[in-house]
Amino acid sequence: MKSRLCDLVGIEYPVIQGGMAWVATAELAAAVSNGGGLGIIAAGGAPAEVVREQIKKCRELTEKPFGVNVMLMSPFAADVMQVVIEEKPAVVITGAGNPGKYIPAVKEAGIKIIPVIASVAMAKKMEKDGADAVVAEGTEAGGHIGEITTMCLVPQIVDAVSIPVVAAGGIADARGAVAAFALGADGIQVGTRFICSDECIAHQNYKDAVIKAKDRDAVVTGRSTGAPVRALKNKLTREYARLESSGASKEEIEQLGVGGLRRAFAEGDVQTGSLMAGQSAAMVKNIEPCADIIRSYFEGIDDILNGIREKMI
Ligand code: TUI
Repeated sequence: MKSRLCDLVGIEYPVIQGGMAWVATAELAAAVSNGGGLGIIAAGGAPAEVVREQIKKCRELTEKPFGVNVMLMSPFAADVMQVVIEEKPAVVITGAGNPGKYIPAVKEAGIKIIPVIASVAMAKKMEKDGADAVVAEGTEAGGHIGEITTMCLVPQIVDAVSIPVVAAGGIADARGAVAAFALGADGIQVGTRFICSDECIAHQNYKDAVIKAKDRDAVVTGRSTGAPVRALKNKLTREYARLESSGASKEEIEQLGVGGLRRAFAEGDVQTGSLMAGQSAAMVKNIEPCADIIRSYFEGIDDILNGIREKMI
């Protein structure tokens, strides 16, 4: 199972791990890269020097290529980008904004740049600005999201650009991977399922919450403030919904979310923490090693294709 994405970034399976703040540490990134995918360290809202330490740690844990996800809404984004350019991981993934101004310097450093985008216009702009590939992230994904579903976003982006397209959002197993490739994707990005890996350092309570989640449990808050976020339903999301419908100020609503990720991922507070996760949480059933998760996306593809042929009478 190889695609042009594998050649672009030097991996065995066309799977990129999602850049989840507080979850995507050096340990997870190295495990995914050692398993043949592209492991990603998420900078999230961390200061640049913390990210540098994570890159160094990841290098101790794997000799395979890995990447860093730079969250562009972070106040430290410019400093993080500078550290990344100095440390030269194989790939930079960006999220939550337009990385255009950073692309020339990243490429100059010999690093591949793959922006996460949620619209056709942004995909075209990224290709024009020199991006090596794009991640087309549908609204099924966890965390900060766009509005279009993976099913509708991926084929439109595949038709609009000629660089490789990585599908993201809602891809929980081999069936999802086959669907993504059928839509024209060159690879998949997987976030939520890697939370439930042996190597992920997130709190056990958070992993248990993902495993317990059912179809309607990954809800969106923050639409009224212009930064919609998908997370598992709990006391925090209910309080968010209450504030949003009561006409509270943007500041008051945003204040509620401060520290929420740390409470969920580090302290295991599943009630007032922000349990960011995608709709695929409902399909995650157990905790496994990253290498097994990666293989599970690609084993059984022939059976799925044969199943399709058998259905067509
Ligand atoms: O970035 C993500 N997912 C995230 S970031 C994050 S941290 C956060 N926490 C609370 C509120 C907001 C952020 C948690 N999860 N995914 C990639 C992604 N990027 N999804 C959508 C976008 C995106 C949105 C707008 C990419 C580009 C873009 O362009 C805007 C522009 O400038 O035109």
